[in-house]
Amino acid sequence: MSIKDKIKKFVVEWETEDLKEYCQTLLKSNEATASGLLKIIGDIMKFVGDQFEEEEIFLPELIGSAETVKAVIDEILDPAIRASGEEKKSMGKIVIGTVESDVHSIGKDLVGSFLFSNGFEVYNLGVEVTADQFISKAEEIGADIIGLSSLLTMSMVFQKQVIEALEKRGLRDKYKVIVGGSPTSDDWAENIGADGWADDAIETIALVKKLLNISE
Ligand code: B12
Repeated sequence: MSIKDKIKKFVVEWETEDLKEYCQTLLKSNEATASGLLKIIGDIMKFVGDQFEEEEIFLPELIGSAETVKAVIDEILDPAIRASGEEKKSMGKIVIGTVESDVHSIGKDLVGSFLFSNGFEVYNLGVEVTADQFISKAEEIGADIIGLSSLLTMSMVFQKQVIEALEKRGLRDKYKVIVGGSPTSDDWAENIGADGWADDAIETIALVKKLLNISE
């Protein structure tokens, strides 16, 4: 069984302890890197999300998988990135969250972990984050980028609201604003005056590096 198939089995069966142990073994034996494992987990969560949508699995199964993945990222992969020196010196500060009225967290958390594993300081504000909360945090920590996630067509308007609130406070030029989430697009980003859009966590790294003029 391939590494991906084995991880997928643990994720869909919510075998959190087994998955933690397996990831740890892979890391110790250098068979995989923490960022490599994050990429595999991202693909698996996309698969699980699609299965839910196609009614092949039900809500408790979806949530169980998401919780397994979150525990493994929080307890094994993020700490491994810190400890192994994969984490480079901070390349920039990013405040990320899911916008007001929207509770979808899985994709945004993956984007946050990818950014973290690529050397960025990530401040993950969670879900249903208001414009005020995004801006207060960005001001407090001196962020370079504000990342807005939206999975609902109905919540996309709140991405726009954050940009308008920045403009109102004369802070728009202080931060690069990026948007993402399945109903969003490049056109939408342009339409609301965001600085960029990315389709997934990997593209987000390239986007953020481009916006911060980081060449690598
Ligand atoms: C999981 C899920 C839920 C879970 C969320 C659990 C959690 N903790 O996140 C629960 C069950 C709670 C849920 C609830 C609802 N959901 Co829902 N949900 C999904 C589902 C199945 C998967 C989403 C997911 O996690 N995908 C996996 C991740 C890895 O992918 P992702 O989120 O797209 O993220 C990637 C990119 O988009 C991007 N990205 C994401 N964020 C960001 C941010 C930035 C800055 C950048 C650059 C990139 C980026 O990178 C990510 C990683 O690669 C989708 C359908 C689907 N197949 O996508 C529906 C879906 C998003 N849900 C939907 C709906 C309608 C709802 C509900 C309204 C249902 C209801 N009637 O109650 C509620 C909304 C509650 C609320 N107020 O928010 C609709 C939205 C339709 C729309 N366009 O408006 C979808 C598309 C299902 C459908 N086809 O109808 N949902």
